[in-house]
Amino acid sequence: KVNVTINGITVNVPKDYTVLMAAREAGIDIPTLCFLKDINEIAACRVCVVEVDIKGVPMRNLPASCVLQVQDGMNVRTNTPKVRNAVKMNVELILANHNRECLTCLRNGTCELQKLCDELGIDDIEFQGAKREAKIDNLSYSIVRDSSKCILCGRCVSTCRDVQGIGILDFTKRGFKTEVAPAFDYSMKDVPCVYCGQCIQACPVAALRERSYIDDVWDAIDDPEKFVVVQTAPAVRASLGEEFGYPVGTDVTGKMVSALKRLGFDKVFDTNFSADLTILEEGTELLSRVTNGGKLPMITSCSPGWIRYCELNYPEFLDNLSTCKSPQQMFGAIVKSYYAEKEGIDPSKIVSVSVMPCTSKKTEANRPEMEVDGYRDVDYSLTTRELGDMIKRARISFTKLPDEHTDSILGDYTGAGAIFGATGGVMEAALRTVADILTGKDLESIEYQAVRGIEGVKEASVVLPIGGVDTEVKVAVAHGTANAAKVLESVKAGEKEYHFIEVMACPGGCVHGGGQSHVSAKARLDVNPKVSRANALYELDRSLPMRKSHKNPEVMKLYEDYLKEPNGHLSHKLLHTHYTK
Ligand code: HC0
Ligand code: SF4
Repeated sequence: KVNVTINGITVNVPKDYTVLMAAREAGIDIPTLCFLKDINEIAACRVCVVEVDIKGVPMRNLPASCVLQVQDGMNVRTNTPKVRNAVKMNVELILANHNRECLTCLRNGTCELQKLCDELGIDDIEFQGAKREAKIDNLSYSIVRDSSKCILCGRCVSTCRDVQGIGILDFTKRGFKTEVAPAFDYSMKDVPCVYCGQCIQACPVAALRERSYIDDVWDAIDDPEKFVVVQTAPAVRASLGEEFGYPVGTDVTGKMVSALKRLGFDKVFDTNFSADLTILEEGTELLSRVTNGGKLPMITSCSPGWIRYCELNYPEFLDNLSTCKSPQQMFGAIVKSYYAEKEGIDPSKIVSVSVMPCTSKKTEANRPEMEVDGYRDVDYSLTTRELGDMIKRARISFTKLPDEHTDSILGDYTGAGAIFGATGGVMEAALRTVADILTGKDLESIEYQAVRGIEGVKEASVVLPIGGVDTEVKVAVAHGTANAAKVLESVKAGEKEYHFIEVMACPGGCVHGGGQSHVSAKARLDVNPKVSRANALYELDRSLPMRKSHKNPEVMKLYEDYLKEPNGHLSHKLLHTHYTK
């Protein structure tokens, strides 16, 4: 440990601390902009500069505190005229080349640059002049890139390259014309982007955002001819509240349902329902692969970012992917078949809307094969943030809403469906059902702790009787595409053998998807949204009367009245799909 003095306050901190972290211990909040802990620590914006002397010898220039390691006897000052002037000038230089239409900006209120300007008291911009040429790329179904808003902080670049291991975005061109963009200025539509939206989560401004389908959804709601149904993904309820001031990871299921009803959706259902349905289809598929010598390891297919990553980078594993559509798509297919038939509604009048923590789901919904008999499974997919915006625009006082319950006959869910949104959740849900089926018992021990948590790759094994023989069933869970690549490489190299692998494209799983509420870099120093939101889902699971997918009465009724059996003829038509190289 070393002693460092910050604005006269001495703190004793570990020697691998940066000055920025040490200052926090002293209760001093040094401003930052490009800094994203553990992801982007590159001192590009120079907003965190400080004045330093070490044992009385002043350091030359003003070092950036986000990369400056502490030394014994360091004396740091963060609030001198020299520091204030430098920081102000650095921010003004960023602003000079920034599209400052803040009032009409999507990030008005959640923009980290706007907040910084407020905190620093920037009231004038000295440097006026030419701006970088602005380009808006809105050709993909998922991601919009607006170069006029980009401040070249590099947070998206590091996230895509280092966290996700993909590297779509990078600095291009030079000097004044410098931009962050895909190579050769390609559109996001035409590059191997998986649309995970982790770059959006990293962006402090509105240079990267989701493609919005809010207006299409309002149009459908306002059209008296249309019957508009909505499903909400497991992870949405653990983040939506953040749009209205609730702490990160507050479960707001009941208020979310109320809000959706007040927005005018004709029926409010739940993707948790089709998560349970997925377990019956996928669990049955796994058992049949294991007992009939099918392709193993089987790999989950519910994360569309992961599917696209696999198609683009590991086509040799396409036969390993479960043929199950994702719960989002299964839900849509069931709404326009079983539900339409039961309720006597013409499926051509149904508009199927999903609310997802995800930006890749928009592209998934638009995949050509995701329809049955000419009816699209999902017509519009919104993010958690878009739902928050709709609720605000409708002037609904979210915090004052009562808790309401989803509609039947596609609204019931179990704890197994609820935990899908956290990394390891699909695996745990599957194990709960598969173990019951194989043992023929209603097992009481159902919490598979080994597959929980935010370690990048998790492994577990469970002994289960298969064909009368006790067999060690080996499973792995990976989240984030870089971790998925690690697992696939180890399988390819013959180093690892598994029966079943869960992969989610986003680090932390859906709870940290690209469509979830923004958590600023500063807030992330105190809370980990992956952990808090996952805890909210595990808590929900524990509170529910049914915690195994095969105990979901509405799912069981769907089989009884319509599908007949998992992996049967109708299931194959509605609920399964194929993949493309
Ligand atoms: Fe997920 Fe899903 S769990 S991918 O993360 O499987 O987006 O929440 O909706 O479809 O259920 C996202 C979340 C879903 C799907 C489910 C799966
Ligand atoms: Fe990279 Fe994901 Fe952003 Fe695409 S959406 S650029 S893959 S971080």
